[in-house]
Amino acid sequence: MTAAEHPLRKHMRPHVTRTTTCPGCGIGTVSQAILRAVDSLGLSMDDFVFVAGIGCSAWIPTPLYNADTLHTTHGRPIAFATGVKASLPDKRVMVLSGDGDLSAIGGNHLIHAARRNIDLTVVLVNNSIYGMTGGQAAPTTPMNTRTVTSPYGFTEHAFDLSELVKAAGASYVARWTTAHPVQLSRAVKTGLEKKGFSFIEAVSQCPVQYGRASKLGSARAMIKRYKEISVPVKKASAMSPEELAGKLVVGEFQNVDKKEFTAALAEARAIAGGKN
Ligand SMILES: Cc1ncc(C[n+]2csc(CCOP(=O)(O)OP(=O)(O)O)c2C)c(N)n1
Ligand code: SF4
Ligand SMILES: [Mg+2]
Repeated sequence: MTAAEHPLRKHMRPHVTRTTTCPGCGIGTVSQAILRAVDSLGLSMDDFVFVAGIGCSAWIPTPLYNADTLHTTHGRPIAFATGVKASLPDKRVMVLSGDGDLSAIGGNHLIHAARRNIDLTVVLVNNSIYGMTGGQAAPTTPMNTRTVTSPYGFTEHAFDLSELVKAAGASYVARWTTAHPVQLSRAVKTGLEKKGFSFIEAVSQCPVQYGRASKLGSARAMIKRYKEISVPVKKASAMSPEELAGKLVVGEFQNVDKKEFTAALAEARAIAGGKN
C-alpha cells in the first residue's frame, strides 16, 4: 500500500511526506488515533480548528492535518482555543499539545477551561518530560527520575493530570497510553461526541530524551512497560495506595453531562437582548 492509499491520508496535508518526530516516538501513534476517531465519526477536517502550543507534541496538527490549524505560543493554546470556540461555537475545536505546555506554563488555562466546561477536546501528550528542549524535568516527571536537570533524581512530586482535570470540573476525562491505540482512539471519539470540556491524556514514549536519561530504554521497552504497569480505573478503585505504587491507572475517569460554557454564554446574551 502506498502512502497515498492509506485510508487516513485524506485528512493530511498533501505535501507532507515525513514526520517531524524521532524514530520510535509515540507522537505518531497519538496522531493516528486522533485521525481514526475523526474518520469513524464521519467528520471532515473542515469541521475543525486545531490549536497547538510549542513542543514536539504541538507539531501534530501543523504540519500534518489538512485543516485550519493555529500553532500558538508556549502554554497558551487553551487560551487561543477558548477565543476560537467562543466566537465560532459551531466549530469543533481541538487542542493538541504536550504535558509541559499544558500543565506547567499553561496549567492555569487548563484548570480554568475545565472549570468553565467549555466545549473543547484537549489531547495532552504526556511523555513525562520537556522533549523538544532537551529533556528537562516537568511537573509530570515521576519523583526520583533522572533527567538532564535532575541528574541525581527528580525531587518533586508529579501531577496526576487526569485526576487534576477531573477535580477541576471537566465533563469527560480519560487516560490511555500508546500501548492502547484502539482504546485511545475510542476515548478521543467519545470526547468529540461530548458537549463540554473533554480531556484525553495520551501517555506516550519519548525514547530520545526521557527513555535515555531515565534509563527506561528503547521505544519498545517503554511500550512494553506501559502494558505491564497499566491498571484499569475500576480495578484501581479497589487497590490500596501501596498496591498502586508504580502503577498507571488507565480508562475513563469522568463522563458526566453538565452545562457547557458557550451555551451558558448564549443564554446570557439572549437575556441581555442580543443574539450574537
Ligand atoms: C515562554 C516560553 N518559555 C519556554 C519556552 C521553551 N520551550 C519550548 S517547548 C518547551 C517544553 C515542551 O514540553 P512539552 O509541552 O512537554 O512538549 P514535548 O516536546 O515534550 O512534546 C519549552 C520549555 C518557550 N518556547 N516559550
Ligand atoms: S524528542 Fe522525544 S517527544 Fe520529541 S520527537 Fe523525539 S522522541 Fe518524540
Ligand atoms: Mg512533554
